[in-house]
Amino acid sequence: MILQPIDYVVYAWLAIAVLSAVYVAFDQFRHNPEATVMKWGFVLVTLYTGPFGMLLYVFADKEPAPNTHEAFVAPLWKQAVGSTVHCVAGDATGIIAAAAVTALLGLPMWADLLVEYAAGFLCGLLIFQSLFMRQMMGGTYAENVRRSFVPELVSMNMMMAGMAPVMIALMMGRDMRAMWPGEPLFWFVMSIGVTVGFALAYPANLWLVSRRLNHGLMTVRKDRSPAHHHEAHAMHESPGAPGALPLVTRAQIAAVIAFTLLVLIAGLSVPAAFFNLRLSSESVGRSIMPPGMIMTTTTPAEAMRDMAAVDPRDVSYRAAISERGDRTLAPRIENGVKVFDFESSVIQWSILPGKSVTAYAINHQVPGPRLDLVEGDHVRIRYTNHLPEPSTLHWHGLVVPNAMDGPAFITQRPIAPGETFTYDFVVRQSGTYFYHSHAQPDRQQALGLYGAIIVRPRDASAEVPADLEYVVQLQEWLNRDGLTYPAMLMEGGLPNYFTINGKAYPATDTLRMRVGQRIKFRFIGTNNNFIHPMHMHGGPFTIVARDGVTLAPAARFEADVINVGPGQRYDVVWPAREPGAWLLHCHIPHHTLNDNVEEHGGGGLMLLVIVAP
Ligand SMILES: [Cu+2]
Repeated sequence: MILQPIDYVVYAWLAIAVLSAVYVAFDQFRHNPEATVMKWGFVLVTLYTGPFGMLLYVFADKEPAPNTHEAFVAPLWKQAVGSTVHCVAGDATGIIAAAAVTALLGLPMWADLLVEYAAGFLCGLLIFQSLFMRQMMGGTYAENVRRSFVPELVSMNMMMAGMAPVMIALMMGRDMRAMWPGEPLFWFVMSIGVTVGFALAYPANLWLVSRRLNHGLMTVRKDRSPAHHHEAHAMHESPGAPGALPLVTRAQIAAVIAFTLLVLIAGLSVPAAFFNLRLSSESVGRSIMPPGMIMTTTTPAEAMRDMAAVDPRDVSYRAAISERGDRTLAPRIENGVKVFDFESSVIQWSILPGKSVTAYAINHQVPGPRLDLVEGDHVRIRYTNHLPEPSTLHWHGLVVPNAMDGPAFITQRPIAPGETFTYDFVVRQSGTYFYHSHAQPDRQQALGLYGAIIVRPRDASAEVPADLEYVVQLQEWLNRDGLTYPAMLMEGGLPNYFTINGKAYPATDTLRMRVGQRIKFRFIGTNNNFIHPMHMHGGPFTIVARDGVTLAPAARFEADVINVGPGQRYDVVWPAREPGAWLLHCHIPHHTLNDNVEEHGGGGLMLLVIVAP
């Protein structure tokens, strides 16, 4: 599934890598007079590095014409390519296998790196280096393990010095799907890492080959004994003769080992200054972080999961453009109790034609279903959580038994995915209220887990009269590159879409009334971050209730802007004085745009009231 634009590159790259490796395998085993261990080396390196491996094969090892391989592979730079190939084939195999296993085990990144180094070193030493050396030099396997130790150490240090920072920077950057081996992105990052590691290991191998500490390519003909390029050939004929001894002093070897160790330490410690290496694939999941989020060496995994995009692969329902939220839910009556069934899940929700968000929703709608109650109702809400994380619900403003209040870890254990919790209480107040998630509400409420509770007074005459009524539930959204993040006042978390009742203008409702009619707006601060100064064109409204409490007539007042802060409710009554199209909108102009674009005169927190004469 394509989640991010980079995924096109990832799939293309992995396909090219496999095709390149198939070509190299076919050509090596059918046509090229190379040693078997070296053939496998090229196949693996091409699988890991894609077109780079194929390029190296064609330019350094593929016999251009019959019986020319010996001369073709003789130049030092090609021998160094061969040397790097059998080093990287072993090292990278060990590193990649270790990376996959440590990720599956959920080890922190710093431990991953140590295990990867050890696995890469051992795989390189015990398999490709030693087998190749043996083919080149003869002798026992043990002798060749000993002979391979220095070249392997030098190569591996450089390989890991190149690979580690690339892995850390790409895996622990914005898109941490790269930490999980089940994701194609993981293998893409490995491929880029091996390619960079190869580039750093190459100069080291050039030196090793030039000093006769390591060997590169060779030619093996079916009808003849192995014939090597001139240097190796000389060595093979007289191992132990002075001419075959490495052209190097102990001090030089020590200096090179020390240098490569310094490069390795730099490769591991420089990224440690920028990334939190205590994170693991398990702790951050496969989170994709919002662009612009500040992540430092101390940012914990919980903070990342909190701000991460909703995984579109968790979507279990796709709402049509025409579907509206805030639909009144009819209760089942059981022994006089009004019973409501709530079920949360991840849905795709359309806020505008052509613009969907991935939302947390109750009963497949944003806002969640409206509870239309009467003062004195005994209600029971059976909340089944099908979100990928624990959840609870809080009944904002209502007096309920403490155990029914909802704050996670304060009054109840959060409801685990798949579990049901039943909220049971008697509604003792009347007015405008709402419910919302109280388990990580900065994430869950911001993703759509809220809904209106309208309680009529038992004495209907206590209701401030109006001809029409409209509930206004505000919300901020952050959606980029098709992914939805919980909008929050954190770097990288600022919203770019704004909705009234789950829709952004021009997809918001258009209200119709006649001159002389009065409409009651019930503003609900279901918004998580901003105070929205809600403004009505065409003259003031009267504020008649605040936070569910009806104001005494003397306390009511006229205004044409009311600041709706998070959690607040205001009931206002607006008389239609003049015919025409009158706007209700937030007075922060940025909140009346859709991703900073104006459509039909606005966007976001805006709706039209059409008043007929
Ligand atoms: Cu606003």
